[in-house]
Amino acid sequence: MQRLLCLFVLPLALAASVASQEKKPPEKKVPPPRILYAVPLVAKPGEKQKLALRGMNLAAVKEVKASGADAAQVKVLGAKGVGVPNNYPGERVGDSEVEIELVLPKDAKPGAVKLTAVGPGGESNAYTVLVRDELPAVIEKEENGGFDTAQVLTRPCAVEGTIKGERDVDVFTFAGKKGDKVTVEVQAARFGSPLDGFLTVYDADRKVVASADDENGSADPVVTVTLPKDGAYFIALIDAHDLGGPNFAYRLVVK
Ligand SMILES: [Ca+2]
Ligand SMILES: [Ca+2]
Repeated sequence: MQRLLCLFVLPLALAASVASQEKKPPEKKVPPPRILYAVPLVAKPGEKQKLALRGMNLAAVKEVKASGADAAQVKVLGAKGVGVPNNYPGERVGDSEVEIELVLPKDAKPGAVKLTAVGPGGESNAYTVLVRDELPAVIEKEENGGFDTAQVLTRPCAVEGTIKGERDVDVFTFAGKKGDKVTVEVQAARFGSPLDGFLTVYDADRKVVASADDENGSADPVVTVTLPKDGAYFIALIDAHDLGGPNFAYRLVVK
């Protein structure tokens, strides 16, 4: 009898031990999504627009919430994984995106509108949308890669452009008067754009008047200059690391 019991109990014990091992698969924690930037980077108040929110762990997002503008509406159109170009860190350009339709009220305030993506791992950061302000908006036109092909601007304005590829240079020109105080500011990295802008202002003789790389703890440059004489001036914007691509977007404020 004793022997029979042993024969009976041993397989049971073995089976129980196997079951307890199978019960506990290694825990797989889904990380929360992260929004890095929007494509296009600049959103328009008072309009219905499509935006792709690019970042990490966004492929399973089904909901995006807006805050900071009462009448803002968001509809999720789809989400997917996207390829990361060679030599580009995924955490800077993003490996996935969620496409949304965003309706912003006319009185949406720049700096106030934030978007949060909700995924299986939880909520993302609250991403601050770069919203157009009252400055006239100008769309960048290629080819503007040199002094001779510089895009003509009228101050004040805000250019919406892209450093479209490696070593792309975007050049703009404006007419200035001696004593004018001019401020040129790049809005890009603070809104998640992978662009690390570098600005140079030249006079009509193509001599450097001022330049800037990073400002106030951000990669976005700001140049403030009192014009030394009447004449044409040039603004050149590049990526500080000579990188570029369709997502290296910026808003260039000239006032
Ligand atoms: Ca460009
Ligand atoms: Ca910079």
